Amino acid sequence: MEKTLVIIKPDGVKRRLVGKILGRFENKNLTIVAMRYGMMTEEIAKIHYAHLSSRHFFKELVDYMISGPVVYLVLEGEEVIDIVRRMTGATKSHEALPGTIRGDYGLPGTQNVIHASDSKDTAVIEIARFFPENE
Ligand code: IDP
Ligand code: MG
Repeated sequence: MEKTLVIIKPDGVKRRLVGKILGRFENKNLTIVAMRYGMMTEEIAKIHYAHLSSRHFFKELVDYMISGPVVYLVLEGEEVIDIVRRMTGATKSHEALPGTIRGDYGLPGTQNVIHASDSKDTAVIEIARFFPENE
């Protein structure tokens, strides 16, 4: 069965949105197969967002991701990668549709509440990055 990696980012944890976000995934009948709470290290944040290292907002993004604890989730289900990206909404929260997580909770700018893997290949890499013990 397909799996995807979700991160509830520091703003989502600080704003007490963890329960609401987990509830959305459970309402959609997705299965939580792994979950972990912790701080992302700067080293891992830089690796996770390496594809954006040349962008002007890279330092702001890394500082934000390590600014507080996050929740890492692996969700499982048929077409889960696509479903979760649709539930997440557009990268820029002001463009994300109402009903999506970013559309309903995201603030303008970097603080868009959650990360979700964007393809099968990325999901495999990201699950191994944050849940190496399950490999
Ligand atoms: P995604 O999270 O929707 O996959 P990416 O392009 O992979 O979007 O960007 C990763 C993260 O970088 C975003 O979720 C957001 O937090 C941040 N980000 C992306 N574009 C911008 C921007 O133009 N300004 C500030 N932060 C951004
Ligand atoms: Mg991305």
